[in-house]
Amino acid sequence: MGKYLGLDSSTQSLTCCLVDHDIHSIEYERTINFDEHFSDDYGTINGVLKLGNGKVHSPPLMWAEALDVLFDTMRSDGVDLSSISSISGSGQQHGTVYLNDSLTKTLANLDPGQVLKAQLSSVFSRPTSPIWMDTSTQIQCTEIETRIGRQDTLLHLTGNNAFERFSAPQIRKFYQDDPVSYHQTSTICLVSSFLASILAGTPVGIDQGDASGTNLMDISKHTWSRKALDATAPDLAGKLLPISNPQITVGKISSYFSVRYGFDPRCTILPFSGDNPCSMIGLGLVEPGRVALSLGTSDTLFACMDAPRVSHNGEGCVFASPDGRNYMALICFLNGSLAREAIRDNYDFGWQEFTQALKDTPPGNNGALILPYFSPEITPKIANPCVVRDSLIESDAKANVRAVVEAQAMASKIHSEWMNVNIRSLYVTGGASSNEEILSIYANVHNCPVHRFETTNSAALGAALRALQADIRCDWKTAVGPYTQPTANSTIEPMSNASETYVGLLKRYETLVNTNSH
Ligand code: XUL
Repeated sequence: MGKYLGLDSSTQSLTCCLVDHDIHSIEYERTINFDEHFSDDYGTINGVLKLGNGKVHSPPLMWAEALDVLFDTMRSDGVDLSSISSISGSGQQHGTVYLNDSLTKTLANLDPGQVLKAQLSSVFSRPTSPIWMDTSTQIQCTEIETRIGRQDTLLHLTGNNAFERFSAPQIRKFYQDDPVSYHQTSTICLVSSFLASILAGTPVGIDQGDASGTNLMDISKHTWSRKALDATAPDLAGKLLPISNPQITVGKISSYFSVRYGFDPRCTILPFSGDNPCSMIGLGLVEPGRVALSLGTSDTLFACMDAPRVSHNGEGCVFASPDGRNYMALICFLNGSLAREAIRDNYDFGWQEFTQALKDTPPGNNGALILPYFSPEITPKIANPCVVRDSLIESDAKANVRAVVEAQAMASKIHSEWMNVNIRSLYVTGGASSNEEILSIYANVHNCPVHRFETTNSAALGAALRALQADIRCDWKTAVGPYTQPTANSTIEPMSNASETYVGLLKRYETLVNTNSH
């Protein structure tokens, strides 16, 4: 028993979550916002540097500096850092950090009398890191897929098609644009393994959950794929450490942190993972069939799968779960809140009128449908915005509101079929999950109960729970159970008549999608 710390280095901030397992509760959470602390020094806006032509980078030194600021803040908030038994973390996925041959020596000799920023500034072979928002690598995606073989070879080998934000196309672009610096790079980390390396005081490998987002890992064997490495860039195998087992600690905390901040020198470090794989643990998805939906700016659906099934049309991603045995499917619908807000504003509604419109219209909307692609869409792939109405007149404001929410719920059912997961219950989180009318549509479309799940820091919580589980070696359900219960009395059950209505409507909706996407 003890206390476990989870860190989450996301695009805009570094967040921590401290779990006290003796009393089964979250003791402390804190977020260090990058813009608030560092934008003058690094020139970032919302944590990133927009460099033109789709390039979006962040300075990795800023992520390291944030560790010092966070631990200073925790100490001044009175948190007893010496009581922490183990630390793990989560990083925004796909982002790559390029390091030179001074890394190992520098990490081993960090001086507790100086800040990390001063000591780490010369370990980089590239001062900025491309991150998941970067869309500059379309050519490299095509090249990698072609070099590796037939169209589906990369998909079957790594679980994913080549995506512009994934690490391999980003590494290939760096090699092509700046071969000298590429060859001066000794180690390539992801955001997750870079931060774990600093904490452990030694380079730490990428875990299998985050390695799945590189287009370089054999998704069945959980090892780097020689074919994928060769298709990406020369000498890449030598720049990547072996993939880490996400459940085995990599060592004790560096003396830099124990001396400077008072951590117990016996505190262990577990490999960090990606933010989505960690969120899956933080949302309690440790058994196949459990599915969570986050209704935010975009809507994201996560599912726990028992095997690495792949999405043939490239609509979803597959990651190994850091629980060491399952897999995670992820689908992102860009037109989430964006579409709900667009239709609300179209009719000059507030959220109250929006909700009233859902109450005033029947399940199935008398057959009226809409394709709600107010912005380009990821799932399905729609390059240009297009809003298509079928049996729906634009002037009928209330029917339009219902049509958008029903379209989103039906899309979440249709586009998750490739996962072959029997959805027995949906755990919903995010801003729009407070709206019962919306949740009732999801319950009816999926014909299963919907539970509300209130957590804001699921990635940091997931990281803390990973550290806990690896330390006390209990089964996963026991580890996550006390921290991932749905909100009391929040369950919404499906209504049988309504669910039947959607059986036919789903077929019509799918036809409409197929006729309007290529
Ligand atoms: C997932 C993805 C994002 C980042 C955000 O594939 O690109 O969710 O992980 O941090």
